[in-house]
Amino acid sequence: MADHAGRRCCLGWDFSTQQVKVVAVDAELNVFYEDSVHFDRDLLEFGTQGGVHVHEDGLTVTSPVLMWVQALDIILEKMKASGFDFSQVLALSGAGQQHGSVYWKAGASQVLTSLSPDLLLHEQLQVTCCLDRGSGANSPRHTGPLQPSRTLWRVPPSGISPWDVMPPGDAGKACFSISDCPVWMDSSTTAQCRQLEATVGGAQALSCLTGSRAYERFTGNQIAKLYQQNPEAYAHTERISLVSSFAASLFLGSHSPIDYSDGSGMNLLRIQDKVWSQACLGACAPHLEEKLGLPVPSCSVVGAISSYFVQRYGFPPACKVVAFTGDNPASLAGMRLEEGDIAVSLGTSDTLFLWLQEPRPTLEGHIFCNPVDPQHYMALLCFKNGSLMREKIRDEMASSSWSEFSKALQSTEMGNSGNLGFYFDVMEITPEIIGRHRFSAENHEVSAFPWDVEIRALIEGQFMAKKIHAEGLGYRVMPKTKILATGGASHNRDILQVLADVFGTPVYVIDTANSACVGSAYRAFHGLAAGTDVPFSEVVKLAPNPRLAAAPTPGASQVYEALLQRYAMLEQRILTQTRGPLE
Ligand code: XUL
Repeated sequence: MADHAGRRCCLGWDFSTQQVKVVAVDAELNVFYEDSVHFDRDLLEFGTQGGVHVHEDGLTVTSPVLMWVQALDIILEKMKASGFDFSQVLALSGAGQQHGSVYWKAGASQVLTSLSPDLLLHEQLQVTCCLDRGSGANSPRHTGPLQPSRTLWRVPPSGISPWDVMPPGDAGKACFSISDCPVWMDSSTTAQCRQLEATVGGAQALSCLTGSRAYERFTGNQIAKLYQQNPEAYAHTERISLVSSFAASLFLGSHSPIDYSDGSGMNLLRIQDKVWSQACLGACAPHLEEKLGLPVPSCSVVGAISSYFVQRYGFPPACKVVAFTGDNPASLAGMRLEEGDIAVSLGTSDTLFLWLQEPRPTLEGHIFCNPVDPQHYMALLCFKNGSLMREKIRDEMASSSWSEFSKALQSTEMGNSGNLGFYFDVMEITPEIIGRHRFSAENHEVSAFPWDVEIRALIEGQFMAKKIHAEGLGYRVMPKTKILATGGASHNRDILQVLADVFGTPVYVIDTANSACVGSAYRAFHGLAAGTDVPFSEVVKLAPNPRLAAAPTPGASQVYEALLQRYAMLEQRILTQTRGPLE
């Protein structure tokens, strides 16, 4: 018997792009069990790369729904084999990659409520799809011993809908109207995006309504594409889930509602009053409201675990299922962000999560409903030129050495004597600028800087851009604000010092390898306290504290106040020069 027997706990799940993960967290908030199933490695028969199939058009990206179900089967069987004591699980919650959608076929809810504990889930939810095996370059391979007998994969040629209707004889058995679910990497819905924006009065109007202008991966646009290209499959769909609510439905044994936070990634939910926008629904597809069900607050208990899990694995019948949410919202919970806090992930690209009280949706970034406090919001901003740019400048200016790079930051002054730089070797997302642009203290464009000035200009520029664009979404630094830094560059203290100085707030570091999973377990504990008004921060107060890495240098705010204004002005100047004035 494993040493985790008899430990009361909550489970946190993460259905991410490449794997399904689980953690068990005990009442003292220690993670004492974790496991994962990696799609490419452990479910070879689905032939995914990075957990997805990229179709021949290069734009359509899908994942097989049955792969997700089978991954859950495998992980639960592994837990059982390890002696995991399911009888101690008080509640569970989970996260899903955002924006992806699952289409349950008419009759699926009946299958969900009458699952036999003698069979695996995927055996009972088995889908059928194309009858002939594909042979194109993108066609997934068939390898490995686990060949689901009824699932033969074929990636359709471009121009043909990727979604295939069921062979007639199987219509009653299949649980999904389409077997390959569009995921967040899909960018094939530009036409639907333009239609949606036009219907509601433009991109800014849509952003004010739903928190984001139209994005190809956002679910409303994906649903519109399915309806337009495969009306038959759409008509046969009784329920549309996000990946998060789909996973919750498996545990619940019935259709789980979509939560407000993940629901904000659809271009369909009115983020202020948290109801579906009739205008957006109407622009996407008919009868959509009934197929989506009513959205619920992210901390809702959506029900008790289904009898399937009680009988097959020994979960207690009272085990609560707390609404699943998107992976980014779940990470915000895992990092225990609080009002006014910022999480900065310094990876290949840099990502910012902001806790916002009064959002100002714009044409960049996304505003989602907050996953742990229904009155508040979170924002997500992505900057493409992150570590790749830092590494390039390190190679060019500091002999490929991080310690030389650090020396430049140590030997130059805050504010870089007024020198400012923009370094975007690939087209940036926030803002849409490409190229390297350097300016002297007198705002004259110059072609080069000395090596150490270049390095400081890069790092100061990257962090000033983050502050300016965060403020553009309504973010304001508060007296108790802290920055949580994660990712590769968060190991460099000198980089973090610049971050602390530019924002004027202390910077902490935190290990976020499992933040979506752990955040889901924390949210499950929060769900246990539902109805008691206990805030999330109280529930997670025992969790390990982040470590202070840098405090702002005295005088930093005066230096950067002026510099930030110049940076914003110069950014506008470059934008105007490169794309002309905005009408
Ligand atoms: C967020 C997004 C991705 C996915 C990854 O908008 O598309 O971060 O959530 O899983």
